[in-house]
Parts: sequence; structure tokens; C-alpha cells
Amino acid sequence: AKYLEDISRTFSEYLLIPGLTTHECSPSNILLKAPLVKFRKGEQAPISLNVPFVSAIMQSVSDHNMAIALARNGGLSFIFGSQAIESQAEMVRKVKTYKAGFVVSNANLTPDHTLRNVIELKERSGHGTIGITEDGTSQGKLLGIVTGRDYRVTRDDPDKKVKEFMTPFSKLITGEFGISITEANDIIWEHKLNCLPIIDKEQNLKYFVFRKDYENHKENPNELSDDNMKLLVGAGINTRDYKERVPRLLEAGVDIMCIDSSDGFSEYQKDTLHYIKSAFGEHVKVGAGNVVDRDGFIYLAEAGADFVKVGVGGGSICITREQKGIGRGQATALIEVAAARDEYFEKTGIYVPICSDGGIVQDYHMVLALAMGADFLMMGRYFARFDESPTRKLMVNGNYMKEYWGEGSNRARNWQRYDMGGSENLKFEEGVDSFVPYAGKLKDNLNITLGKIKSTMSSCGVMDLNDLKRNAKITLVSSTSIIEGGAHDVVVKDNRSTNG
Ligand code: MZP
Repeated sequence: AKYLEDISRTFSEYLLIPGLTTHECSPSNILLKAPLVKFRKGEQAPISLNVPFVSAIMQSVSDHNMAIALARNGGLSFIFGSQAIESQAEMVRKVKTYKAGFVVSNANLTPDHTLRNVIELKERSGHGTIGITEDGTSQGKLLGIVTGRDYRVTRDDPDKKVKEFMTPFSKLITGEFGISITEANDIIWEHKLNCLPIIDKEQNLKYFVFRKDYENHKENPNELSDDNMKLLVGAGINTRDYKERVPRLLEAGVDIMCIDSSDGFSEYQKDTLHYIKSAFGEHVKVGAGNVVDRDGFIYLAEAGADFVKVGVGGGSICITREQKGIGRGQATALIEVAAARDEYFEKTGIYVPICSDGGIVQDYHMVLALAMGADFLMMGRYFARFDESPTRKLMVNGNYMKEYWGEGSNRARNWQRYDMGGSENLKFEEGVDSFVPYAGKLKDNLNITLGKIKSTMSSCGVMDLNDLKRNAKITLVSSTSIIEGGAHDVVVKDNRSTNG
């Protein structure tokens, strides 16, 4: 056997060291935009996230309700693949036909105005999001929007033209725009932008169209397409029925797929990637995984994966390490795979994002994972606690709980990704069936988490996720200093709440 020199370590063994917090580095100026799929040097990722979170490919986490809620808040869900093809495709369809509203709060600027004009208008009107129209009037054709975040990143160059940093209308989809577009201000919409509210009774939704689009709609009812406002959605696939599953998911409008396996370093994944790319085209996006070392990453990157997922055995419901003796501490795995990604980028000019999957317990673990090189994070337990997850909310010993079970548990095993074939009585479980404390609405919890992440990043003196990866200082902690990190040597009056 070959012995690795490092010790398998996990997030709780590390801390971040504060960096210089400049005046500009306040939490409200911090951006969390992250690439979701591979891109070439000097280019932008064709799909990115405003919030670097995706929800786990699990029956107990990611159905269409979770996918709608998370996409509306800037992240993305991968709808679970451990179900019949048609029912998974139907969930994708529900997300893609959901009508998301978006907000523009003023429209007095054209693309030729400067950043200085934007700031003046913002100060006068107090609006965070500003519409840019062709002729600068609120009746004009809307070309794009500028949010507070957009102009903050360009603040060093007040003479920069709006067109250089506005988000074009064609990109006004929730996955791109996240939180800011869901805070619709109905009054402004209706009066200043001359929009009409449309009530969709079937979906119990209110959304807005421009008056001229509406007039057109009355004449040609089939032409009104709300298309560039569709939510982003992902779906899990496996290495067995992909020839049947993938075309149905694509027909339903899926934006990205991910081959879902607890051990992704396999020829099965390479075959699946090759088949999909050659049958449906390079533009069809597919992530692969999971891996825990350089070899696994390079193998999947070379096989054509659009992103690679990292983590074996660290999930909260996972007993793979106990059952099979395979796995690696999540922090150690991530650090090695992030170095492999950078090496691959250096060599090929192709940046293949990596996703840290499983094992996040505290919110600060998220910042550590991002600092250690993860481009985005996949979480199961975190999302399972919310109203939007598909499982039952039950009262257990006086507390509300949500059910949460692993894909390798008996409960999920009819469809499980852990099923490598073989006879029924030789199968063993790799996951447990459990409860997690109920935590309420996704949006409320996510806002608190994002607030904490931005506050940590502000302490580290970094403005965005690239800055965090490059400049974070991380230290290993001894077991004694872990005790020092909690309340100690005092008698705590209340039970402090934790992430559960
Ligand atoms: P966590 O966020 O609950 O800690 O971990 C979620 C991750 O655990 C999933 O994204 C998946 O990679 C992994 N998982 C899901 N089911 C099992 C299992 O049954 C599992 N063993 O390990």
C-alpha cells in the first residue's frame, strides 16, 4: 500500500485569521457570485450562482419546491434522480414553468450614462436597483438593470459607462440575479415603469409585464413569453439509465445535470460524460463526482466534467466510512482537489469549478470551505430543515423536526445511487434515516447565514470569493484551543441555539 503523508482533517480543525478590514470591505459590499461550470481563461462561466450554494441530490432535500425557493434566492437545486424518469422530468418542468417576478425601481438612465450618474440617481431616489432604458424614459424599452452590487464593484471608475456593467435584460433570470430581483416593489412597477400586474390563478402568482408586451399579448396570446425569466434548475443522473433519462430532462428544460455517486472515480462516469457530450453537444452541462484527491479530479476533468464534486463519507447521514472504510476528511480532500484544479487551469487554461459536498455543520464551515478553494457548496442537512424540503414536519419529544434520510439508506435504496447491482441480501446500508431540527423558511435562514458569511469575509478583509481563496489565512487548531473557542469556564444561563 501507499501511505499518504497527511492526516485526514475536517473543517472544525481550522480557523480563519482576521485580515485588514478596509473601509470599503463592509458586509454590504461583499459579493458571493460563483462559477457553476467550466470556462476558459479570460472568459466568464456560462452559468454562475449569486449565492454559492446548491442543495443535495437527495429525496429528502431537493424537489421542485426546494428548487424554486433556492433559485429565487440565488442558489440552485439538483432535483433528486432516485425516482422514475418521468416524475423527475415533471419536477424540472414545474421549476421551469414557474413565473418569477423581478424588480426594477427606476428607469431614468441610458447605457451611455456614467457610474457617477447612477450614484446620483440612487442617492436622490433611494432605490437600490435601477432600470436602464433605451431612451432614458420610464416608457422606453428596458435594456437592463444595475443593482447596488454592480456599481459597487466599479466604484473606482466613476466615468465608466453604464453599458459596461449593467446586467442585460436577457440575463434577468433568478439564478443570475438572486435576492435583489425577488424583492419586487409593486407600486413602482405599476406606476413608474408602466407595467401591468398579471395574476396567474393556477399558480397563485402575481408577476409583471410591460404594457406594450401586454397589449401584444392580447392580440397574440401565445406570444407572451416571461422565457428569459425562467429559474435555473439542476438534476441528478446516474451511470445506468442516462440514455433514457438525459433526453427527458433536457426536454423538460433542465439547465445542468450532475452524475450522482458516492464514488465518482470510475470508468462508468467517463462513459456517461462521453455519451452525453457526443449525443447532445458540448453545451449540455454535466458535473461529476465525488472524488477526494488529485487523481480523481484530473480523471473527471479530462473526461469532460463541467464541475467536480468533492467528498466521500463526510455527509451528516453518511456511514460509508464505517461500512466500507473509504473516505477522507473533507478539509484535506478539498485542499488537495483545489490545488489540482489550479494545476489543471495553469496547464490547460480551463477552469473546472469544484463543489464541496457534505459535512458542513456550522456556518463558518462554509467560509472555510470557500477559503480552502471550493467554488460552491452542496448541502443536505442544512436545507432539509426548512419548510421547502419535501419531507414531513413532525413533533418529536416536544420539538418540531423534519425527516432527513440518506440516499444510501434502506428508505431510499430502491433507487439509490449506491446500488451497484448484486443480489438483494448482499446489500448493505451506507446511510441513515434521521430527524433534523425544523428551522422555518429557507429565505429567513439563508439571509442569516449569508450575513454571517459576509461578516466573516469582512473580518478577513476580502471582497469576493476569489479574494477569499487567494488571501484568506487559515490556521490549524489544537484540541485544547477548540475548547477555548466555545463559552468556557462560565455557567451559561440559556441554551444557546446552534445550527442544529
Ligand atoms: P450533509 O450536508 O447532510 O452533511 O451531506 C449531504 C451529502 O451527503 C449529499 O450531498 C451526498 O453527497 C451525501 N449523502 C447522501 N446520502 C448519503 C448516504 O446515504 C450520503 N450515505 O452520504
